[in-house]
Amino acid sequence: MAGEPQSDCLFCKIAEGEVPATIVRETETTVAFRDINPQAPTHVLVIPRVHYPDAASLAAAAPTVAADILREAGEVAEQEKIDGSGFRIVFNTGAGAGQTVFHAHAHVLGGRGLNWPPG
Ligand code: DGP
Repeated sequence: MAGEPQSDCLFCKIAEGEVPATIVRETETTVAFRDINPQAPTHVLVIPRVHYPDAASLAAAAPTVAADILREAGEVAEQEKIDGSGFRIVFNTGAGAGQTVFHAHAHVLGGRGLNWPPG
């Protein structure tokens, strides 16, 4: 059921410590860890501990947790010292937009110049 841990979900397993990851921050509702395939000097994923397949469904069902993700993205940027130079928060939503892991997550990217449009 949505909101509950899924046995076949990689990010649920990272949140529960069953799959290792380089964790940079944790709260009661979120976990932030380094992306395995970084696209910038800082590339951190912020996930909710609860399972929803994407950011839109998370925000609809658990808006306070969605807000926690955004707040934590800002905290990661400050901790990684990329807040001054600018950073990007990305929620790929749907396979057509490049989403490959169907557990809601924010990418926090920074530490280099970031172009727009992103492609
Ligand atoms: P997306 O394409 O938006 O669904 O992003 C998924 C990201 O997850 C992608 O940038 C790579 C990252 N990723 C996939 N598998 C792992 C893993 O096992 N560990 C970590 N740390 N990141 C992973």
